[in-house]
Amino acid sequence: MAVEETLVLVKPDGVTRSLTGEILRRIEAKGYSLVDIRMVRADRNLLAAHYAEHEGKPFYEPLVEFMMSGPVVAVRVAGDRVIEGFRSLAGTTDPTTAAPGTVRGDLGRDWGLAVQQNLVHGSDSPESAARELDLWFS
Ligand code: DAT
Ligand code: MG
Repeated sequence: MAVEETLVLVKPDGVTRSLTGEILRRIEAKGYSLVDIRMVRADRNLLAAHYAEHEGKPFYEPLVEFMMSGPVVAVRVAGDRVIEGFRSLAGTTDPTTAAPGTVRGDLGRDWGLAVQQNLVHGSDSPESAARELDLWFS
C-alpha cells in the first residue's frame, strides 16, 4: 500500500461542458480523497512549465492555446496508488479509442482538431506529480 498524491486537471472542455462534478464524482466513487481544489485561468508561463516535456511537438502550441481558452479546475487527489489509478480512470490519451468506462472513453470528444480535447490531465509518475502539484498549488 502506497498513499500518493497526484495532480488532476479538469481541462477547459470539461469545465465548459459542466462535467467537473461528474469527473470529481468518479474520483470520489473510486475511494480517492480530494485534498485541495482551485479554479485557475492558466497563463502561458504556467503551461510552458507544466507541458515542458512536449515543447517543440506539433501539438504543443494548439495544446497551450486550448488550455488558455477557459478556466481549468486543479485538484490535489490522494489515495493508494492514485497516480496509476487516476490514469486508469481517465483512459488513454485519444478519446475516440479510450476504453468505455473511462472518463475519456465515456465523455471525451474527438473534434478532429489539432489537439485532443480529452477532458482531464493526470500526473504520470511520482516525480511528475511532485513537480506539477508544486506548480499548480504554490
Ligand atoms: P496524457 O494527457 O494522456 O498524459 P500526453 O502527456 O502524451 O498525454 O499529452 C499531453 C496532452 O497533449 C494530451 O492530453 C493531449 C495532447 N496530445 C498528446 N498527443 C497528441 C497528439 N498526437 N495530437 C494532438 N494532441 C495530442
Ligand atoms: Mg501526460
